Amino acid sequence: MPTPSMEDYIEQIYLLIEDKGYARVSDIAEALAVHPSSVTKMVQKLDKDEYLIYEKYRGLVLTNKGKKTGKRLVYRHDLLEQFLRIIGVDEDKIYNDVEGIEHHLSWNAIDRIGDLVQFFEEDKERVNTLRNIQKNND
Ligand SMILES: [Mn+2]
Repeated sequence: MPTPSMEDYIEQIYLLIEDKGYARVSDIAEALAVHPSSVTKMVQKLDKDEYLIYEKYRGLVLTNKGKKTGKRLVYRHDLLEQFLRIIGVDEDKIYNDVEGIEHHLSWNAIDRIGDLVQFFEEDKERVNTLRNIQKNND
């Protein structure tokens, strides 16, 4: 199991490769607001754990394990954003809140949140009912 910090790196590397086709140490450092030397260290650990293959002058590629994990982490992040949006959390708080909670929920909880998101998506009247409750609680 990857640690929360490893998860952040795998998630960002996956997003960068999806977006640009490659992930450079400097891009990863910028995306995570960390020093490039920390990136190099983590990338070496992720290589050792077989999430990616890192060659100093050729860059890095995700292994199948890395791709599978990255895809799941990006799905989890997006689902949690969707969830917070549906329950009415202010748009400017959503990203940081997701960054704060995403590593600390079990996959069981993620799946149940997925059900709840589906429950609201299937019938927008349900969202309106929730908004009415929220209006009364304000
Ligand atoms: Mn995230």
